[in-house]
Order: sequence, then C-alpha cells, then structure tokens
Amino acid sequence: HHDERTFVMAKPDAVQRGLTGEIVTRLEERGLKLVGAKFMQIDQELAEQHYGEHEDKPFFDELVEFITSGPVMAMVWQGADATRQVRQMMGATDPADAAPGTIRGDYGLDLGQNIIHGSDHEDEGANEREIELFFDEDELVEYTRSDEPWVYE
Ligand code: YYY
Ligand code: MG
Repeated sequence: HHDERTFVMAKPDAVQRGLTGEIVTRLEERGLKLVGAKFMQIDQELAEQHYGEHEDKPFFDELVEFITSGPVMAMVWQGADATRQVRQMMGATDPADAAPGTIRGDYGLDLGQNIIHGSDHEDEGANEREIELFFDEDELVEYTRSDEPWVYE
C-alpha cells in the first residue's frame, strides 16, 4: 500500500545545525509524501509520553532533557512501507554504527544527539500512536503528488 504514514522528527540538534531542510529533501526526493509538519518546542509532558517506552532506561532523563532543549520539526510522511523505509534512511540508532549514506551516518557522531527520530517499524502501531500524539487528524493533508505515477507502478 502507498498510504502508510509514519512519524518523523528533526531533533533539536538537526534544527540548530541547519539540517532540517536536508532531512526534508532526502525524504522528499525518495518519493515519500509530506502530509503534516509542525515546528514546535516539545514540553516535558509530551517528551515523557513520546519516549514512554524508555522510562526505565538509564538514559531517559538525558533523552527528555535533550528533546526539550530546543525546537524540533515534527512531521508525518506517507508512502509505501514508509515506516521501514524511513528507518533505513535514518541508519542505526548510534551514528557510530550507522552506514554512510544514511542520515545519522552522514551527520551524527553522538548516540544522544542523533539528528532524527522515526517510528519503530518493529513496534506494531507505533507510527499511528506517535502521529496521534503530535497531530490532530485535521492537521494532516490529503493530496496527490504530481510525480506519484512515476514513483509507483
Ligand atoms: O528508535 P531510535 O531513536 O533509533 O532508538 P531508541 O532505542 O528508540 O532510543 C531512543 C533514543 O534514545 C535514541 O535515538 C537515542 C537515545 N539513546 C541513548 O541516548 N542511549 C542509548 N543507549 C539508547 C538510546
Ligand atoms: Mg525508537
């Protein structure tokens, strides 16, 4: 299906380093369709909800502190197998392990500041849960990109 949606975020380090556009460009050029975007500052409560699965981990406090430390660009991208495809483009969680050519592999050096968030494709429904956490349904836009016939058979 071409209509899978996934949640993506340019993290505070990406915004501060002027990499927001680069992230958008890469996903856009891949053929994924931007259907929602919000430039925002995440508060403590939203951060703790978003990263709730990690609340018992030793890095949780640092993670929440980082993600609330500056503005982020929260986005919803749509396309075939979008969740898994974005994860492939992001690269491994630790940029030191991320392959060159991936976003983390090209721009990151630090595990804590790894540029981009994307929904976990191995966590069933994580994409829809995260989209719902950040966006109201009426903030997502339905449209056809003019190149879709050239992206999908
Ligand atoms: O989904 P992904 O971002 O690739 O990794 P997660 O395992 O969900 O961890 C979320 C976030 O936490 C990660 O992007 C960096 C940070 N983190 C960390 O600081 N130290 C770790 N040992 C693991 C993750
Ligand atoms: Mg994750």
